Amino acid sequence: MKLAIGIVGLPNVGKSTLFKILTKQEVPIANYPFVTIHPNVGVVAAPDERIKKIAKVIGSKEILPAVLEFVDIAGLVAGAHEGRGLGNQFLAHIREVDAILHLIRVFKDKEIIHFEGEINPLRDLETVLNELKLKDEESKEKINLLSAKPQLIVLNGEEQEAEESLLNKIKFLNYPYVLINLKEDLPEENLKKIFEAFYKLLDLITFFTANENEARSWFVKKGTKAPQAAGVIHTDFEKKFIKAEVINWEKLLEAAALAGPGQGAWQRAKQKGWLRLEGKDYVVQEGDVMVIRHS
Ligand SMILES: Nc1nc2c(ncn2[C@@H]2O[C@H](COP(=O)(O)OP(=O)(O)OP(=O)(O)O)[C@@H](O)[C@H]2O)c(=O)[nH]1
Ligand SMILES: [Mg+2]
Repeated sequence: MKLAIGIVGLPNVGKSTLFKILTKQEVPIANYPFVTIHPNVGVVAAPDERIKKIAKVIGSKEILPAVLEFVDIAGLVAGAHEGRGLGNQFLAHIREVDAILHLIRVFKDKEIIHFEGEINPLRDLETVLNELKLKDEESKEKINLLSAKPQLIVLNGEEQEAEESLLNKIKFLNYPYVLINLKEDLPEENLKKIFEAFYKLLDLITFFTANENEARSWFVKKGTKAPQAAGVIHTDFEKKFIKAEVINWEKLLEAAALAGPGQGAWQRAKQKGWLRLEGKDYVVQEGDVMVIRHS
């Protein structure tokens, strides 16, 4: 299941800086507007301690976490819907993503150029939201609306720079938000906050698969049944699905702790009766570890 997050905001607010920190890709970053023209695309592994623990008890050689794709999009300015700045091209790129990370500059550093000549995060928030709305009003078919895309507001700056009026407006509009400071780095804790916000916005849960070769995590929408979840691993698995052996990840760790010499976590879990056999109607749960049996 490929999910893409578009990093959206005014020019020169730190979008590419965030993209670089997230994806570890070297991309052009400079103190002037419209440095990014063509979108940068990269994937970011879900920060999830559980997969490491699962890999350890199963003895998996490799760890392959689920990823979200991030797209660093060109800066948006007032009038973009009429083609101002990189206007329409920019808006087309937002059309393709599943959710928006809306980055707002709250940092005051006078050395960094503000496109509007003056720092005003509340106005910037409204500018971006307004452009998305105006573009939607213009489009004939009212599907895949830009303004209806799930949106996380990320404030770039120090805590005291995020003013009450801005926070109140964000809360009033009912957007989740996270405060980060790209002048420093992105602590793991903030990366987790960003991912968790998108899990909620996109209604995602994580399940795991693990064998001696690899431990993997996968995203599915909440409410996904076992065959469709199997289809995320391999398209063939959905059609050929017979049943799934399922255990909650913590229970698997508990089984590993109880395992006798030479006994694996799976064997112990089976012996304990903790491994459930689930059929086609089973709704996958957050933190499930699954073995798919297929024809
Ligand atoms: N002081 C300060 N400077 C920052 C911060 N984040 C980014 N910058 C600087 O702001 C400038 C613009 O950063 P970019 O990441 O290129 O901004 P952008 O939003 O991608 O810009 P465009 O691609 O032109 O739209 C660079 O000089 C960064 O080093 C921050 O938190 N504090
Ligand atoms: Mg950029």
